[in-house]
Amino acid sequence: MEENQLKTIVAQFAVEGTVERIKPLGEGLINDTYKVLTAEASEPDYVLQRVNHNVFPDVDMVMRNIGAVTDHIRQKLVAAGEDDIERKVLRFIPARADGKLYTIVDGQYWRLMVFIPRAITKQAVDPESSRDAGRAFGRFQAMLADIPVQLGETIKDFHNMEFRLEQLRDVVKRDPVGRVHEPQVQRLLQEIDARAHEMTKAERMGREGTLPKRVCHCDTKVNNMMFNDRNEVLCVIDLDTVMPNFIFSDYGDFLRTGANYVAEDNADMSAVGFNMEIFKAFTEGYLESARQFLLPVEIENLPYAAALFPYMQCVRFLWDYLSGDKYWKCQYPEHNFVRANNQFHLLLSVESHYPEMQAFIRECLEK
Ligand code: GN1
Ligand code: MG
Repeated sequence: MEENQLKTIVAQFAVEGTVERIKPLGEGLINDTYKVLTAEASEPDYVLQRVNHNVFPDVDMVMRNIGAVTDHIRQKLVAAGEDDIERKVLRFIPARADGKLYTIVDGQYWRLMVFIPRAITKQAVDPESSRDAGRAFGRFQAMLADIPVQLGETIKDFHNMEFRLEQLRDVVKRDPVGRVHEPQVQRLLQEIDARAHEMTKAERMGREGTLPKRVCHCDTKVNNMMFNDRNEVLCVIDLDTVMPNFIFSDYGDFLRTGANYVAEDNADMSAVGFNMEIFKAFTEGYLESARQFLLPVEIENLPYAAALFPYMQCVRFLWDYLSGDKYWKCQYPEHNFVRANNQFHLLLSVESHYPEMQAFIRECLEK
């Protein structure tokens, strides 16, 4: 999009300072993101984002959730006497016209937040930063445990495994782009089927009332965290999917990205695998800050969560491949299949480490 057009969008928000330049930022697969540079050193820079309205049908709900979450976290940080709070929680800028945290231009939804200076994002983590990431997500869940508003479900059934399998079965039945009969697809479908019962146990426990939902982040990829130059987590970003869910979401989705030896779309399946050093460090950090509120059933099922997310992502990528690549941006025709296959290989590796994971969690609890 033209820089001048972007400038008129930014002007709709209550910004401080003079906007000098706007340039693309990051590599999100869902939203489009730009950095907004202001002329004055005394004024903050900003991040401008176009929210993908197809993925998030109710942007108003997304932004009300985010407003509630960031306000609540800011209050907690103030109450705890923390320093440097502006770098530890996002601040969204209200629109001049109506004070809402977004504006609509030509049917597109835009929002603006303060750019966090001197922060680092990572595509991969070492054990030390994973331990801190574990603590950070445990803290994030703990801080939001007493948020006084009921958060909306910004994507209905987002991490509902039963629903994701139904979606896949539905596209298999319709086969809109004629990919279902590829032998590689058939093989993957069989593997998915063989695990479907085990992988949907969270939904069953939820229905039986033995597994609670808590406010979760629901997109705890490594690159959704900002670190300072000492390798410590400053804050958690990308809050669109913050909603009530089983805690498995945050635990499992971090490991899905953080503990894979390679990126989720690496096509060399022999390089894919689950890094137990990352698992151990992250689990230790997470339990340190979360064990005060986790139920035994949640802790016991952490290894299940580590398997669930590669499985779910495999199902989701395969669903998109069979649907004709409408959800994730693809660089080449097989891209979504490669992603699905990569996640399946990660799952195999996770499965092979089950006993070791269980033993490690027991050890952590005995400490
Ligand atoms: C999407 O937007 P991004 O890249 O952080 C997706 C996640 C997937 C991820 C896979 C709203 O996350 O659930 O795990 O891609 N977010 C949504 O790369 O679908
Ligand atoms: Mg992201």
